[in-house]
Amino acid sequence: DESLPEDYRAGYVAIVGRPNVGKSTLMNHMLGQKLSITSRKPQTTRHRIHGILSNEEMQAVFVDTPGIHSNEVRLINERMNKAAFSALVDVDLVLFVVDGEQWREDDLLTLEKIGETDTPVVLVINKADTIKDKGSILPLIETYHENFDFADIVPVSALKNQNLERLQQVIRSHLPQGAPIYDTEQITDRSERFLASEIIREKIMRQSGDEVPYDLTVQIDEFKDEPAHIDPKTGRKRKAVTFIDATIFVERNGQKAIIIGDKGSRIKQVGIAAREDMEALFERKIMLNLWVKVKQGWSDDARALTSLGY
Ligand code: GDP
Ligand code: MG
Ligand code: K
Repeated sequence: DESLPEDYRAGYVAIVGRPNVGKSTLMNHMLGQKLSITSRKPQTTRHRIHGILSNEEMQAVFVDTPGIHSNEVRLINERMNKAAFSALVDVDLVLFVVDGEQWREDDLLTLEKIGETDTPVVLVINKADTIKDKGSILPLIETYHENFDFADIVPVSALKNQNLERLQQVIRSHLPQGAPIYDTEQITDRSERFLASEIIREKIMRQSGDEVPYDLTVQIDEFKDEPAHIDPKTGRKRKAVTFIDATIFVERNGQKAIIIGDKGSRIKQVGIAAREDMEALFERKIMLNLWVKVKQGWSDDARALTSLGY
């Protein structure tokens, strides 16, 4: 684009940190739009998601990594770990996110691993709004400084949109000069199909509290756009609509019963909430059908994982 300023910058930014520190919230709030799903449960994010922030000065392409786990044994977690670290190789900057109140030793182990790459690392101390004793933040910064050579340290509240502009300036300062990588109108490289499955998964996790374990997955069986048209039978105008059929796979019958709920009440609520989010995000009418199926042992079965797109 010839109208871009000479010092325009563009690059990839990985968001890394333990589950639940607020990585997805941070990316969503910087983008001002809800792309990556969030919940109070750790491990909501299983996939790498690109969120794209474009303004007059820069384009930052965010990679929202799954949490990095130190002691997980199951195959699905191994794959999540691999995805998280492989995300670091091709980026220009790493945002290492910690929760201001919950500094932990295993954060250092993760940093050691990140330190093996040449990529600059900015420490983002999130949830600053929850730190009651503001004086405690300086010693915290000291501890991190002593242990790792951060390019910058920025306290923020992702949820309350505090200090995010400062963070964006810091991000820009570490990106290489260059033209935008993606179209500046684009906000994600993920398909609507993928976003639809993530929205459904989020609603299940939110509505089932602690009863449903993480090992469920959502497969989109059908995603069909019907353009606006005149119904030939009735002569009536019909709005554009997208038909989405999805299957929720769980491991056990007990989980299936929980997700369906008493007389189907829970799956109905999941469907309503998911449809509302999709209609807002895709900006059109959605007809959503959900099914729940038991697929035993899928999270330990590499072939099943691959067929589900992991
Ligand atoms: P992720 O697993 O690192 O992606 O974390 P999420 O973005 O899913 O956030 C986990 C939880 O922390 C959610 O309940 C968020 O609402 C909450 N959270 C995220 N950022 C903040 C923040 O700045 N302040 C507070 N108080 N809560 C936050
Ligand atoms: Mg997340
Ligand atoms: K989470």
